[in-house]
Amino acid sequence: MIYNVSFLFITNLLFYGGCNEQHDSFFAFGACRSPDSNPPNNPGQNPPTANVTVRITAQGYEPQNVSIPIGGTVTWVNETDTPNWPATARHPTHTEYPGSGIEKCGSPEALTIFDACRGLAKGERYSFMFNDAGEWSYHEHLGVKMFGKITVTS
Ligand SMILES: [Cu+2]
Repeated sequence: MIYNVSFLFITNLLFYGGCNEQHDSFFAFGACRSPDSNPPNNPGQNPPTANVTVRITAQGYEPQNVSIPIGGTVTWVNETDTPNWPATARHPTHTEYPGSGIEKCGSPEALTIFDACRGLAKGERYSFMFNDAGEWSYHEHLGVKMFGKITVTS
């Protein structure tokens, strides 16, 4: 236990000790880093991710246009009494988003395509992670009267 505490203390000195001194410090290795610009718990090495919820309402998809970084996930939640089947353009083949195609519904690949592959009942959710940058239009497959767009930025 004492060893662990000492180790943490020394580690903190190595990383932060020099930054609090007025002059060069024995403990300062390289440039001092501001905790705000590079917090220890968020090194900034990975691309940002975003999780966005799109409400399915009687008025349509809300919000209708969504922008997320690559790797972001969009979750649709049906708040209406009508089954709703979000799917990538174009109707009826659903092939615009890379790798997608309505013929893959019901196969093991169904989880990898931008296609709910079923009408979501009230309260049901469908999530999809976007790993391809671009502007991806989608529609409601059963009625083809609701439309939306997911913009994925690299
Ligand atoms: Cu369709």
